[in-house]
Amino acid sequence: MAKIPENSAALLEQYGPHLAYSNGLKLATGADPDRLVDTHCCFCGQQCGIRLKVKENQVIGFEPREDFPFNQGMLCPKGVKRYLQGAHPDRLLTAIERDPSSPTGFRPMAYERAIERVAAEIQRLQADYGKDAFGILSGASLTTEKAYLMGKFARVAVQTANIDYNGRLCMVSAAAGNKKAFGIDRAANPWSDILGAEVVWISGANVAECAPITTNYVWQAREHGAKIIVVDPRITPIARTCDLFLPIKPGRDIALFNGILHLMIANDWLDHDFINQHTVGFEAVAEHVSEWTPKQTAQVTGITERAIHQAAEWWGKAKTSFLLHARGIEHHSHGVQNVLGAINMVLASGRIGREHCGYATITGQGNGQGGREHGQKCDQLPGGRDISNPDHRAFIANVWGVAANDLPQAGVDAYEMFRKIDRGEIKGLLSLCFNPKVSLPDNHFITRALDKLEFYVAIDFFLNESAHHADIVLPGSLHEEDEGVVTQIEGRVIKINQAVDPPGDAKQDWRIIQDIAAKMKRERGFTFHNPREIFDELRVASKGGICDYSGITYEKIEQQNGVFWPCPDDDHPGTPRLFEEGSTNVIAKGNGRFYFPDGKARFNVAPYSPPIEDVDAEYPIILTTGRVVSQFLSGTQTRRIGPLVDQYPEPCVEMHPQLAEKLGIKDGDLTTVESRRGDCTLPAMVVTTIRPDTVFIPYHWAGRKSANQLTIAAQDPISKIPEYKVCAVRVRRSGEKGR
Ligand SMILES: Nc1nc2c(c(=O)[nH]1)N[C@H]1C(S)=C(S)[C@@H](COP(=O)(O)OP(=O)(O)OC[C@H]3O[C@@H](n4cnc5c(=O)[nH]c(N)nc54)[C@H](O)[C@@H]3O)O[C@H]1N2
Ligand SMILES: Nc1nc2c(c(=O)[nH]1)N[C@H]1C(S)=C(S)[C@@H](COP(=O)(O)OP(=O)(O)OC[C@H]3O[C@@H](n4cnc5c(=O)[nH]c(N)nc54)[C@H](O)[C@@H]3O)O[C@H]1N2
Ligand code: SF4
Ligand SMILES: [Mo]
Repeated sequence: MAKIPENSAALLEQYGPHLAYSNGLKLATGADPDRLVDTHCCFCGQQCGIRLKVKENQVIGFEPREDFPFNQGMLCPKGVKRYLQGAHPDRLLTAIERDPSSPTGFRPMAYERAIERVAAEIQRLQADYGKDAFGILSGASLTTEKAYLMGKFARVAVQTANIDYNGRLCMVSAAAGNKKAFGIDRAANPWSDILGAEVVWISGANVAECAPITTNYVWQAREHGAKIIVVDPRITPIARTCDLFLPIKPGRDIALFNGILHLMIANDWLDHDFINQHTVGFEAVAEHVSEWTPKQTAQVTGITERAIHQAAEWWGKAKTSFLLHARGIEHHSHGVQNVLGAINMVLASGRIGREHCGYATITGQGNGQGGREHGQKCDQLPGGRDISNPDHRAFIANVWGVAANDLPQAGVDAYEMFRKIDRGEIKGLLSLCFNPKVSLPDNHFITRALDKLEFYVAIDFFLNESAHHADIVLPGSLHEEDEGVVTQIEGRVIKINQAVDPPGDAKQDWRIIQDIAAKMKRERGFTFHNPREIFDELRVASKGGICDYSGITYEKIEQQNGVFWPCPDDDHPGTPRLFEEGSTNVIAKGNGRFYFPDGKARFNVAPYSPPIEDVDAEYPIILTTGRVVSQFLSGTQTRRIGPLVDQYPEPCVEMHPQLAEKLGIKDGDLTTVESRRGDCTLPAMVVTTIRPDTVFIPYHWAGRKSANQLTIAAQDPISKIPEYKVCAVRVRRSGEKGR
């Protein structure tokens, strides 16, 4: 991470040969752009500001955009190379339909005809099997306008209960934990609060690779004297620069949080005034953690007692602090409990709702935050409303001009939809911005389910691996081909600006959705002319809800360089820091700082339970999965960008030298990793930075290189997040390979 060192011309010069295989760009190299468009990166939830160079309806490069306060011109490798996907030859330029006789398996079809067929198939399947037999999967890389439209489309046009989104694989444990403890689900602080924290605690977040710009905040805090504590089974790049590293055994974080709270109580490192005035439930939690002695904690977590004492002392005695976590503690069958354990530690310290006293989960997808607020979750309506609450249903039904009784009830989560497909209860599927065949656990099951569908339509700009199973694929829009808002990591609503028009027959996703609604003769409520009109309706629909956007306008976003929600009226500047002394909110109504009627935060007893599939004699090694810096999610985009492919061309199995030696494996040897669900053969990467009882595989690749052939479809009972971070495997050498 550094100030951008290169411009597009230099990049092309440097990487020119690779573009031949990875994207046959015909860029006007070194040419002067016609226009510069200020927008944001299309990838992760930090949503760095970026200035795109545009010439003749093509993005040809970028310049640093220094005015956006979050990244101030900095970008990571993905942001630097993102523009290279625009002119890729794989870009879908027409609708296509299945044609087994074609070498590609598909043939082009007229867009109008494709829409007609999609509408007809939805209606046929629903007439034959019932409304809920058609399922919809949506995504959190979409703008908030699109996410809102998808929720409305499912409930009002298709009238199915079964809509869910890929944030189910990502943000839901944090969301559920935050709602339980604070009554609201958003980062409690802007990242500027990290800078003055005395202790920065990072659990299960590979900050430098997955939230690279956040590294800058952590390092600045360190320069101001902060102690950095990192909890991870791997010594990630951020861990290499921390003051205390806790090498936790995967799946044991709640034990650690309980153990730290135990020591805080034993040493009276507590903020009694805060606990008494602003929280409920402390006594029950205190009683629960009494059994979590340092000895017991060390036994379960694999961390030394000494390190546990040190961490507790630094955390306990700090005057200011910031706790960050990500999927490392959330991707578990007890992900919500882990999050609650982290929050208990924060509440007991009283260090929240003040300058440099903060807590947040690090969001994932570009719109990981906004995508989980306005109704594309199976149990949610816009404004963060609850689909089973009669008042909430009545409010939204009124905005949408339908009868509340006609709104479906809650549907099932994304994984459960595949079980329903397998059982024949869901017969048709529409997916937008989701690649379940690569990203869902135990994905041989997902592949079989996709093939059982009577009809599947995917909307994407590339033919992703799931879309290979589709009957029709509709050509959607790239990030730079549309406008709308997203909410980044800090809770700041920002504006994506359109740089170019979709090429060929490709269409902005919201237009495609509206075209389907119109063909189904359900166009009422789906006649928006532009994203601004959708946003204006969303503002009304969010009013009075917890996620209140009603005071946010495109203009205010522009003027303020983003607006933090809640922003409940036109004169409101937005709310960068939640839970401040004297603040009021829509639920507490002047009664306190947190989003419950009594205004108090909740301690929650968070019991430890082991992972669903623990190691045993047959499968003695823990597999954990995650990411590398140069690839993004299921890889559909980044596996098409040559320079990023070069950086990490294929997945490897990270393992410790002790384990490698025991198994007779050398660095680069082909190694077979086998779980109860599948196997996968990849080169070994022997590194001293991982626990000897654990192997790690990044999951961005498909087919026989996919880590999700191995993972288990166990889910958290509350959030329904899959347990991507722990399953049991056995490992053996399967041959030599010069890596
Ligand atoms: N380069 C890149 N950046 C990305 C993404 C990407 O695909 N590529 N995706 C974006 C998205 S959608 C997301 S969700 C975020 C994810 O961001 P992160 O959550 O930071 O990334 P992961 O690699 O999934 O997991 C983080 C860490 O958890 C550790 N871990 C595994 N098991 C455990 C455990 O039981 N306890 C603890 N404490 N740690 C554990 C892993 O070793 C890993 O270092 O990144 C976003 N940014
Ligand atoms: N083993 C393992 N598996 C994991 C994880 C893990 O850590 N380990 N992490 C999980 C997490 S945190 C996540 S977020 C999921 C992600 O899983 P997915 O959401 O399935 O992955 P994506 O690659 O984002 O797939 C989205 C698809 O949407 C397309 N797309 C992107 N933007 C747009 C758009 O604006 N419009 C349209 N029409 N299409 C678009 C892309 O081309 C891509 O094909 O993976 C999960 N899977
Ligand atoms: S940190 Fe995230 S938003 Fe920023 S440039 Fe990298 S991928 Fe894009
Ligand atoms: Mo994610």
